[in-house]
Amino acid sequence: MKKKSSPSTPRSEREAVIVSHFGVKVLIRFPDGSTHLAHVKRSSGHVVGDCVSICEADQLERLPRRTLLTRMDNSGKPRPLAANLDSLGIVVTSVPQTPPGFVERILVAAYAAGLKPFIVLNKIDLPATSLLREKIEEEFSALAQIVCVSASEKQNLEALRQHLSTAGRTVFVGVSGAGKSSLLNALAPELDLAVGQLNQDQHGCHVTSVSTLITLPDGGELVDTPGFRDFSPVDVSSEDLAYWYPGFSSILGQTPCKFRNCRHRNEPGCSIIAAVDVEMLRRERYELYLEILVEIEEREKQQAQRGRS
Ligand SMILES: Nc1nc2c(ncn2[C@@H]2O[C@H](COP(=O)(O)OP(=O)(O)OP(=O)(O)O)[C@@H](O)[C@H]2O)c(=O)[nH]1
Ligand SMILES: [Mg+2]
Ligand SMILES: [Zn+2]
Repeated sequence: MKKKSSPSTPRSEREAVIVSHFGVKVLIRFPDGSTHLAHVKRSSGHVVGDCVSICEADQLERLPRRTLLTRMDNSGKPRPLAANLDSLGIVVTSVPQTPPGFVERILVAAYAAGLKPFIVLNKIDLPATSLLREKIEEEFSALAQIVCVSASEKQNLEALRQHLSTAGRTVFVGVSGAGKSSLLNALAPELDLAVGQLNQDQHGCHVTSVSTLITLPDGGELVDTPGFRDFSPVDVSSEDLAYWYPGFSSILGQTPCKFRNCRHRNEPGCSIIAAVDVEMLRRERYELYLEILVEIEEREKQQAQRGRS
C-alpha cells in the first residue's frame, strides 16, 4: 500500500522540513536526511516543523500546516512556536518552580491547537520533586498522562522514550531551566545541546534561544523550545474557553448550564459554579478560569476597538 503523506512529511526531494530557525536563516532537512541552510525574510512567518518546497533561487514556499502552536508574547503579539505537531509535553519540575496556572494555560492552548498534551515531571532525583509529584498527580492525573523522569540521572527515560515513540511529533514547553534541552540530550546523546546552570534565584538563564526539531532514535520527533514563564492561549475566544478549559467538559457534558451562552461567572443555573460549591471542581482552578477569561475578553475588546478605528 502506498504510504499516505501528511503535510509534516516532505513528499518530494524538493520538499523539506524546517528543523531550526535562526531569524533570517533556517536549517531544512530533506527526505534523504541531508540538510541545507536557506535564507528567509525575517517576516516569513516560517517556524520549525513547517514543510517547505524549494522554488527557484532557493526561495522557500510554505506548504499548508496541519497544526500550529502559538503563544502570546509580553507585548501581546501572537508568536507561532512550531508547526505540524501532534503532541505537547509540558515539562515541569520543583526547581525552578512552574508559575501557578502555567499547566492549565498550556493545556488550553494544546487542546485548542489539536495537540495531545502530557506532563513530563523532570528532576525526580531532587527530594523537592517528590512533593511536587503528589500535587501534580492529584491535580492533573485525570487530565493528562504524567511521565516522571530525571534527565541528569537518566531515571525512567525508557518510559518517556516509549511515550514519544508513539506520540508523533512532540513539542516540549516549560519554563527556562526545567530541563527541556537536558531531556533531548538524554534521549539522543549525540545531540549535545547547550544546557545552562540556574541563577542565584533558582531560575533558568534562557539558554535555548532557537527551537530545534530532532528525530528520536527509537521513533517519534521532538522539538526543543526556548523557555518562557507566561503563556496566554491564542486562537481561543472567550466563548470557547470553557470548552477547552481542563475539567470543564466532563461537568458540562453531564449537566449543561441553564443558559447556552453561560460564561460561568454568576449566571443562574450554572453547572460549573455548582460543581465548585460541591468541591467537584477545585476553586483555584475555577478562579484561574475567570482570570484567563478576563484576559481574553480584554484582548477581544482591544481588537474590536482597533477594528473600529
Ligand atoms: N538535578 C537535576 N538537574 C537537572 C535535571 N535535568 C536538567 N537539570 C539541570 O537543570 C539546568 C537547566 O537545564 P536545561 O536543560 O538547560 O533547561 P531548559 O529547560 O532547556 O532551559 P532553557 O533552554 O533556558 O529554556 C541545568 O543545570 C541542568 O543540568 C535533572 O533531571 N535533575
Ligand atoms: Mg534549553
Ligand atoms: Zn455556566
